[in-house]
Amino acid sequence: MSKIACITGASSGFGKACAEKFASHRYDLIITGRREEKLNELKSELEKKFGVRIKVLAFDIRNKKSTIDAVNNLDNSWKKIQLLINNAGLALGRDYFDEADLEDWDTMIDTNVKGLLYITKALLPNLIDAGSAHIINIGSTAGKEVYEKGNTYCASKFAVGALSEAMRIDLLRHGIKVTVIHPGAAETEFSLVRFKGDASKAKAVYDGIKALSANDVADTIYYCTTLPAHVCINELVLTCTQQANSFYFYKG
Ligand code: NDP
Ligand code: 8X3
Repeated sequence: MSKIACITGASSGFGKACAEKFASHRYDLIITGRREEKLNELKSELEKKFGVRIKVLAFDIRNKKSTIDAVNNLDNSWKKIQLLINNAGLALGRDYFDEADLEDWDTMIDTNVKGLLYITKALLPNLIDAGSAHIINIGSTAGKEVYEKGNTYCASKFAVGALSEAMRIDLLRHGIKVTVIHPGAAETEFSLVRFKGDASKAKAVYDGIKALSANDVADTIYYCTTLPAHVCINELVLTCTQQANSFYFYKG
């Protein structure tokens, strides 16, 4: 029988690349995000190409009720979920602490931290019942070193790191693997969202580097799921070769 994975934030970027990667390895998928049309397009494409089942759940992960209802409404054929990829997230703005927008801070914390908690809590009974489940949380190099004007985005990703440790400890007795992946700069819709549609600011982030692609990240995530049952990658940092950490890039 096929394994079932739930991938949050699958309408673009890492989540979409993960959906393609896991579908190509015969996983049935629950894909989530707010943009239902994009999710439905992906569903049709992957069902046709790989013959797998895809369930679209369109909801805003900041909304606790919508998140819990979406999970509770799954029928029995979707309940044995072995893998959760907590990927939905965003940065909004890149501003000094004293100049940053409170609304942006709320959105980042509500999405990257509280949304991750809501969906994980909602799916945990399924993950526990499935036995030998795996949770993969997407952190960031921003959750390893705080950089100038990164303030609340960095804090939200430090929280993802802390929550990953907490989950690993508290879920040990259920045999659940917990992995946190910290990617560096990767070219997706991330910077366009961060700079609120300003394409030239978004493009400038990647000038002079061959940044990670969404597929590079999806390949790494997939690798973490291929290890023997007794082996768990707890934490993994990946950057492009021209990036050393949050601060150091070589743009030669
Ligand atoms: P994208 O902007 O391409 O994708 C973000 C995904 O998150 C989209 O599918 C979006 O779906 C979903 N999402 C955002 N807000 C919500 C919400 N309120 N409710 C439901 N879904 C939501 O960016 P990436 O693929 O780059 O980012 C994925 C993750 O990786 C994020 O957590 C990001 O912080 C992290 N990351 C990104 C890096 C990068 O350089 N790109 C590096 C390190 C980490 P929709 O808009 O349809 O709701
Ligand atoms: C995304 C990478 O460096 O823009 O998390 O924060 S960075």
